[in-house]
Amino acid sequence: MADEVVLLDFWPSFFGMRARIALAEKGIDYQYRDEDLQDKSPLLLQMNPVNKTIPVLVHNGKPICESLIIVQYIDETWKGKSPLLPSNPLQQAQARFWADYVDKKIFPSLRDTWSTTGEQQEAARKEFIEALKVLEGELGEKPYFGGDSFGFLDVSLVPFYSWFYAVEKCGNFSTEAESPKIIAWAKRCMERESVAKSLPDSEKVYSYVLENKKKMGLE
Ligand code: GS8
Repeated sequence: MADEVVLLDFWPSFFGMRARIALAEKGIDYQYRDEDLQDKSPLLLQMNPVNKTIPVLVHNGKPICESLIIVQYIDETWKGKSPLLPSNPLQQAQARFWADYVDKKIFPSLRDTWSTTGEQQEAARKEFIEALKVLEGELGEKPYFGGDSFGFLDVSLVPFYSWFYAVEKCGNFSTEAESPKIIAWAKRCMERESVAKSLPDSEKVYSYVLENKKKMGLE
């Protein structure tokens, strides 16, 4: 019997994009369900009762939660095509370390650059730019973070690229001026069909951000 794969997601979610890219890299057919996070579906609450967050991958009725765990699960389950994690344990550990760095440094600083004001926003913008520069150092002259092929850390970081435009507008800076190699890398990733079709349009993300700023009384 064919695998039944469902992805509970929300279109602007960079965490959801990670799962979309990994599934596309492996060429897996799946059902995409866009959640209303203000009115979560019974399926989401049943499949992720602990965190109640998207993304959730439901594979033959069984849930897998947390985006980085989902990407690793996809890589291990559909091994044949496009390996994402290196087979060497040391390189694997390094890729996981940097993906964790993305979650700890890029995610909160990006969020606070659009969703706060004044000194807090300034501090977040600084932290975002610093974290990108650290990642730029890790990338070095390689085409992808893992070397010559697209892999786990690329999947983990590239979704944030779809939010760069919105964050730059809100924080009044240019990522390209600060971290040109990261932008060149992101554009390289966007040449892959798996990435291009999984990331939403930057203008659409910006409209979503503006709507949210309004709701939060920031505009
Ligand atoms: C984060 C998921 C998350 O924050 C992961 O999957 O990597 N560490 C998790 N999901 C958000 C939407 S994206 O910003 C979410 O589902 N929020 C709903 C809520 O918190 O109620």
